[in-house]
Amino acid sequence: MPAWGRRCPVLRYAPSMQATLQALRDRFEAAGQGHVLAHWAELSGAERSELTAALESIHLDLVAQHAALLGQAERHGPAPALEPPQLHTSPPTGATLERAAEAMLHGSQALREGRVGYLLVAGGQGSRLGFDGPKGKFPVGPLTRKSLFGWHAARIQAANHRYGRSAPWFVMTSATNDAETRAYFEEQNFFGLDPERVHFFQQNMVPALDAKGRIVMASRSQPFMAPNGHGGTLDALHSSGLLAKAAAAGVETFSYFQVDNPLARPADPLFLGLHLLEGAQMSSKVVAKSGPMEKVGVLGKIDGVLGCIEYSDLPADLRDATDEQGRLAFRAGNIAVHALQRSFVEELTRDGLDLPWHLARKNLAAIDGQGRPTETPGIKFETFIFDALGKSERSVTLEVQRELEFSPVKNAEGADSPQTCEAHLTSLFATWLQEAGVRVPTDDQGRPRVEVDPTFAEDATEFLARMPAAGQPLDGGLLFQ
Ligand code: UD2
Repeated sequence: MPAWGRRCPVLRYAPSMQATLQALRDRFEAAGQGHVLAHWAELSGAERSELTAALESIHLDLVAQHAALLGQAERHGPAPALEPPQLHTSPPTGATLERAAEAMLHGSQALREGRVGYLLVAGGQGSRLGFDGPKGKFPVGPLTRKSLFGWHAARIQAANHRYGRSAPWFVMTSATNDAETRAYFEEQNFFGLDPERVHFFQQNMVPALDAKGRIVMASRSQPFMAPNGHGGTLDALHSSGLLAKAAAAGVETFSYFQVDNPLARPADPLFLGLHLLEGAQMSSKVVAKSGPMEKVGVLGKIDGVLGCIEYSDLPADLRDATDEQGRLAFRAGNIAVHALQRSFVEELTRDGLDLPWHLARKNLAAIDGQGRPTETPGIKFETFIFDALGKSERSVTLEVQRELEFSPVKNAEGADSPQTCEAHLTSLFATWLQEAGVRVPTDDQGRPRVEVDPTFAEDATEFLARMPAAGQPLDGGLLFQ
């Protein structure tokens, strides 16, 4: 009797399971990854099913490709030539006003005609935030504690109302948060949106490897699987069938944004219009770096190809270089807001997505050869959406104002934390109230206590147009919704 049959006698009478196991064993052994089945004999029936399913989802060719990168990762080539991108700015001024007005018309028309679909990436967990669950459930409403998902949904609802369309919303999750995300949307009645227009899809997971290129085992029955990075959005759109669905629904442009930034404006007619007028395949919004030392990737040309230059790859002389107006030359801080043509995504994914893999070295919770829990140095593999910029023939890079469009919630404390986000939101809303001549309530430390729901107004102009509307008192502050 084979060793694996002893603790799970039913398998002796299940030749198909035996055949599956043998096929898996052959495949993984041939790839030098036979250790993944080392503990099979000790597993319960449920664990065997779990391991079988996990192993069947692994593409060993991709694992071999990743293992081959491990040796190359240490090599250093000549430093690439770096150049800043050409920037459009918002708000437009002087010579750009006319072009901007034309773009606004184009963008609004695309939104009105239902040619834009919203694409949210929400595959990450709130672990850096110390939040247990999908990051999108994190509360950011200064008075209402409305969640990030609720906030984005309110913007989409406002845009649907403004443009007379129920535009499709594609929400990317990952295996770690998919069920909880869907349950949350159900529980919240899809925040008043049409559930038929909200489409969830899961990004793929790839196994983490050890330094020798062997798959790390998280437990005796689970390989260590990690999300394949936000570049995986494109792949997953294709493989889920949603790319075809988007085409059938008349979507020509995806408006891409990240779950962690409540100030992201997915229905921005200026940005979408500039992208369309330019005939661009993929475009980006950026904000000026707050200073040379801010640790953010900047968009720029790398050996003539548009992409994102990691903070650590920007030499000090370029990092500090200024243009003729005294602004940082390499200031185009990436805020991960993009417009992508559907046809471009189709082209990129037709024969399998070909974006470079980035390696993240981390200590991973794993098991040792004896199956005991341990920490092991491992490597995770991710592709990044901004690497697709290099494949677009034309691209617009629009510099927007940070205080209006970027305040992500990433860390539990310090920069990009719930505290900084709340302070940014309330001080932005306070300026709108002041412009409208409304007194701003403050707390005992003088901080504004105000919240303006995106369904009420998305900017100062819209806020003014809604006056004189009275805010509702809430928790010592004023809520406009
Ligand atoms: C990202 C960018 C950085 C800047 C910043 C803006 C990278 C490597 N860096 O930094 O240049 O634009 O964002 O906020 O991208 N996500 C998935 N699946 C994944 C990985 C990420 O859905 O496999 C989502 C995640 O839920 C989050 C977003 O992508 O909403 C950003 O991911 P991150 O927090 O890993 O990236 P970050 O903040 O280090």
